[in-house]
Amino acid sequence: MKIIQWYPGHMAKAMRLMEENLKLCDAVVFVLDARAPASSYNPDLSALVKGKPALYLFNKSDLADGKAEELCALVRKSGKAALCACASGRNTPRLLQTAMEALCEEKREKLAGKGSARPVRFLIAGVPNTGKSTLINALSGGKRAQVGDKAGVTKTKQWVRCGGFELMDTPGTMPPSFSDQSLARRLAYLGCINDEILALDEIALALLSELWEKYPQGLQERYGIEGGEPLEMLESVCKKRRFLLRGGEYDYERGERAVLDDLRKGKLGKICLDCAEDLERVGLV
Ligand SMILES: Nc1nc2c(ncn2[C@@H]2O[C@H](COP(=O)(O)OP(=O)(O)O)[C@@H](O)[C@H]2O)c(=O)[nH]1
Ligand SMILES: [Mg+2]
Repeated sequence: MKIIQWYPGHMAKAMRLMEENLKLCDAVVFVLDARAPASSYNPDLSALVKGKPALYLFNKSDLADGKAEELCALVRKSGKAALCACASGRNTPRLLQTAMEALCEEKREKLAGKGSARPVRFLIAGVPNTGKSTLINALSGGKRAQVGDKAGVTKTKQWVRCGGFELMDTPGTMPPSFSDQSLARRLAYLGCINDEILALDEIALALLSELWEKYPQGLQERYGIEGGEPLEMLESVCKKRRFLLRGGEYDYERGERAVLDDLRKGKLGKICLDCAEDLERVGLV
């Protein structure tokens, strides 16, 4: 299997940018994908932000199942963590506001003690595509940060003022190398890694196999899959969706893209692919 590694120049640059700007920030929000909270956590960032108060936000909870809640509760035992869906729900801004206020109470008091009225500054960090810009838009009540459904939409840092906060939106950053390829693959499934650098055929087959093990129902219902080798499952997808080439052969490539697309849009059901051991492995618990 092709090793997944994605650390283009702009990410190294983004890491430097964060390092330089970190002293301006009072606290950090790590935006994770609730469908793979351990996989979408970049341990390199935690080294960067060291002693600052941190909130672990399990975003896209609308696409995740109860397992994400369990994992969030585990992280909450030793730190601050919350589930949310930044792109939906009228209560989201209030939820975010409350969680973030709780994080910076001490700083607020210190600032007030010094007679300073400056807003508390947050670094919004995470791997690409977890919803950092969407969070900022939800909080600021506007379309201030650019949003996109693929990795790499935010290219430079930007400060956004909202209420008593100042938020620094940052480009998503990956670790320079993954210690665990099974976690890297989950990032690939979820669209956090630029599809163009991936062997999508391998990713789609690995996804089918992992889903069959953990969430077979979605595959059964959407494609009529009844198990078998990953390639046979892909053939079921092609058959069901009538992805055929001239001559009647299966159009595997279209099938692969359809599976990934369906997963990313939540059409295979609510999921959470990581487990408690994965949280331990990346140092989140
Ligand atoms: N279903 C769902 N989609 C979300 C949520 N938050 C963000 N998104 C989508 O995820 C994609 C990436 O969002 P973006 O804010 O650009 O991510 P960033 O790369 O971390 O800044 C966009 O298509 C958003 O609409 C959420 O809570 N639920
Ligand atoms: Mg962004």
